[in-house]
Amino acid sequence: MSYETIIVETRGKVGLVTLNRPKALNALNSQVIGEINAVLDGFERDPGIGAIVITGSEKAFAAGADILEMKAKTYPESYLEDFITTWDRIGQRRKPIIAAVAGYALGGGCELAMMCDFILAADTAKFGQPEIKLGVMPGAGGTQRLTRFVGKSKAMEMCLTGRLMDAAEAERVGLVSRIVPAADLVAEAMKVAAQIADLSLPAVMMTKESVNRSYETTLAEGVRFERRVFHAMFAMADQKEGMAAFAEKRPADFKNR
Ligand code: CO8
Repeated sequence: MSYETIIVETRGKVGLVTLNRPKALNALNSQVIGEINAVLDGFERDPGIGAIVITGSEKAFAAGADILEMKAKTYPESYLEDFITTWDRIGQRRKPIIAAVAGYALGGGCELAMMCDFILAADTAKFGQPEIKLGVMPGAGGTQRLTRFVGKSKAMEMCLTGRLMDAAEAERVGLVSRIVPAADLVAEAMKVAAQIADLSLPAVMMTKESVNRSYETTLAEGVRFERRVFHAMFAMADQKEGMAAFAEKRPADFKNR
């Protein structure tokens, strides 16, 4: 399948999605989101894919939702077409997704990065929710996810003023997992993704599900959920293989079952 706004590659067990609307700094219009969803649908179905990386360009991961596409929308149109709701599917994927962010990740771009499982940032990365300057507010989870990542004070300041956060601050407050030099960003993200993709896919997916559960429930319920899933893992051939490989001092050969 061919795409117009993204470039899709598969390297080994890793799927790489590169946002590709350079003239609009990768602004996210409905076509981009549709194409990302279509390719992620394929990766979810493909048993050969174990992890996914989403990245942009050196200048912009994505400078937000496409302002020109949305500026004339009316309330009934937004409501009837359920504007933005298709974005949610990106955050509901079961395989791990890493956002590799260089340059601007603003508005919907920051929200897209936060829908991924973790963010690797180039030293050039800049994060922000500047929607307030357009007379609106974040609409793809920004007021919720940013607050969980960085706490109320910083999230409130960023959403109310549109102030951008550089990579160093983003790492300090836990928005990104690590900073790497911009020139190494995609290679490093692909390396980490390949490491994950070499592990047991069901174990990886269950781990992702469990970590995400911590956002949705109480500590006691979350720990109970974790325990149930952990016990269930002893039904997997990959658990036997992983622990046997450790005992026999050899690399594990996971079969994803
Ligand atoms: N939408 C549409 N086009 C954009 C966007 C955008 N978000 N951002 C940049 N562009 C376009 C510019 O219009 C320009 O096009 P042209 O050359 O045809 O005039 C081109 O990209 C290059 O941009 P600049 O000339 O402005 O480049 P600079 O280096 O001078 O500035 C900035 C870079 C600071 C990133 C600047 O482009 C900017 O401020 N962009 C807008 C950032 C913004 O406000 N983002 C939030 C958008 S609203 C949003 O994301 C709401 C999310 C809610 C969910 C959405 C669901 C669909």
